[in-house]
Amino acid sequence: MLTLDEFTIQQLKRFPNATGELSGLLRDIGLAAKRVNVEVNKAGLADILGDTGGMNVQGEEVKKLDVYANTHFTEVLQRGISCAGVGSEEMDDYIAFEDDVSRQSKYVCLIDPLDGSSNIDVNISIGTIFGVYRRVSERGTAATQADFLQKGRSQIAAGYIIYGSSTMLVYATRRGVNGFTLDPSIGEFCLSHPDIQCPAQGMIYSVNHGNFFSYGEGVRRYIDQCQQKAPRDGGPYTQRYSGSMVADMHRNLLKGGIFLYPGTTGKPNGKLRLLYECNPFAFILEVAGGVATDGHQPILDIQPSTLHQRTPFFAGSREMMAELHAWMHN
Ligand code: P6P
Repeated sequence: MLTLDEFTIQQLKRFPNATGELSGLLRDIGLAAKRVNVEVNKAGLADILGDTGGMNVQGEEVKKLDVYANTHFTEVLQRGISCAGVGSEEMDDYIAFEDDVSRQSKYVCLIDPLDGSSNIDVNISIGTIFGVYRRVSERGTAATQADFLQKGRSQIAAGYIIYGSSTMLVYATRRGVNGFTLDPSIGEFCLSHPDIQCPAQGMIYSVNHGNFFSYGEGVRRYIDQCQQKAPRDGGPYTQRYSGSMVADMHRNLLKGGIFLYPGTTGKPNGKLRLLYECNPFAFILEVAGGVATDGHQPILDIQPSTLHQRTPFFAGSREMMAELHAWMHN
C-alpha cells in the first residue's frame, strides 16, 4: 500500500526534471490535514465547537474549527519550502509570506480551509479544498495579487480532503487524479483510489431544490426532466444534496452525477467561490474526464478579477453536463 509520501516521491522519479517542490507542498497539505482531522473528529467534545462570534469576509459566522483549519494550513504551508503565499476563504486578502525561503518558493495556494462548516455541529461530512499555481511574479520577491488571480486552467495541482466516514485526500495533477485514505492505525494517507475517472453518465443530480423557483428557466426545465427520467432514458435519477460541496462532489466524482449551484434572481452569480471552491473541483473533474462550467463557459477559462468572486457552478459527468447545456440553451 503506497503512502502519500511514497506516491509523491515515486511520481518525482518519473519526472527527473522535477524539483520536488510540488511533492513537498502536497506532503505539507497532507500533514496539515491530519492535524485538522484530529480536531474535526472530536469537534463534538472539545469546546472548539461553536461560534467564535466573529464574522468572515463572507459575512458568515465563523466556527472555531474554521479558524483552526485556516491557521493550521497557512502555518504549515509557510513553514514548508514550496509556497510563497496563500489566499483563503477565511482571510480578507491573500498573505505573501515574508521569509526568504518562502519568497524563493515556486508556488502559491488558494484554500477553503473548512468548507461546509455549517455542517460541523450536525456531524455531516465537511472538507478542505485547495488549488496550487506556479507564481507569475519573480521568485525572491513577495507574492503579488497577480499570482492569485490566475485562470483555473493554470493550476498545477488541485485537491480536497473530505472528513467523512473515513478521511480522504484526493488530488489531481495533469497526470491524473488519485485518492488516499487516512489509515488511523499508522497515521498515513494510503493510496486507495488510483487513477480516478468520473463516469461519463450517472443517475445522481445534486441541487438545492429550495431555490428552485429562483433558478433560470433552462435550469428549472432540466431539473424537471431529471425528476421524470424513465428507465429507458437512463433513469430513474436520484437526488442527493448534503449542503457540503466536498461531500456532494466527491460522491458524484466516484459514482457519476451532476452538481448544480446556479445563479438565482437574488444572487445571479450564485454562492460558490471561483478561486478556492470551483476552480479546484473543475480542474479535478476535467482531469478525471468530467466537465465544469458556469452554464456558458468552462470554469477553468474564467479570468478572475477579485479573490472572493462567486460564479454559477455546474459540474459532473460529461454526458449529463451535455444534456444540461442542451436544456439551458436550446
Ligand atoms: P446552500 C457550504 O456553505 C457551501 O459553500 C458548499 O459546501 C455547499 O455546497 C453550499 O454552500 C450549500 O449552499 O445554499 O444550498 O445551503
